[in-house]
Amino acid sequence: MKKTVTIQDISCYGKCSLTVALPVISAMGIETAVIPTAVLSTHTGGFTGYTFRDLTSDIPEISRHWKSLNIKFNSVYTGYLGSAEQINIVSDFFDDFRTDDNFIVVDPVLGDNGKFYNGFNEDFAEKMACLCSKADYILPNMTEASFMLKIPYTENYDRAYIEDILRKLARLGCKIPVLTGVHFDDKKQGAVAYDRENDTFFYSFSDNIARSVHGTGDIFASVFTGAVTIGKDIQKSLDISVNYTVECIKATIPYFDEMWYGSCFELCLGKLIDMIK
Ligand code: PXL
Repeated sequence: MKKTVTIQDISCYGKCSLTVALPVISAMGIETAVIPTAVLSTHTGGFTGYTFRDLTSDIPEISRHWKSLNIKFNSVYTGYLGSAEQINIVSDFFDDFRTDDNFIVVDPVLGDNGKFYNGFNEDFAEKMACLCSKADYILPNMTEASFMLKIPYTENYDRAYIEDILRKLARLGCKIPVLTGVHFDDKKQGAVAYDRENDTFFYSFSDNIARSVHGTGDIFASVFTGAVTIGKDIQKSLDISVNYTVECIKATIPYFDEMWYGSCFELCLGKLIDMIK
């Protein structure tokens, strides 16, 4: 069985980070180990008054224990990280758990729609960009790419601009940057990947639903990590991730009001299992 470890927070209520990654990657038939970086009562995107318990100091201890057990992973995937110190510790974790035949995915969770999520700033974006240099795959949206590259955020772009951004992201040091939430018109939305070693771009688009749904970045990143872990190539992994994310958004449409804080991804897990057959 393939084995992955995902390192991100548990937002106890709100459907993002670990409460998405664990069910989604498990549904893909992959053993999914977790390192919770923090426990929040809810995510930070729209809720107020949430609790936040930092678990940074547990990470090196978990890592040491796993090392003593000689545990190995086919992939390591990080999402939302809560502090600069946590980024340093995760960076050490990469050094300890990288092998000759596994890979690292960093989803540099920083913000969306041109804005930082609560608690993040330019300094943090710079540290996240450093972490990206250790990754095989990074999965920023346009907001996160702009913050890490220190360029203005724009919604007005063409293929040449996207390809230029991807080349710049590859220069951070990762092998394959994937830009998510790309749309050249109102009809289609998707992701574009760049394979630096082969100087090749991969495009994958599906229907654009004109509504931003919280947690879809985590769904995309979880499915992408899972797809590559089970051996799908870049194009196929992009297609599965884009299509499943869109299925989750479509399934949420009847519930948009009550489900303002997340998606109905649970209703689509059966489709995900079909998509990877
Ligand atoms: O979905 C990204 C995410 C993860 N974890 C926490 C968040 C967010 C986005 O707002 O607040 C705690």
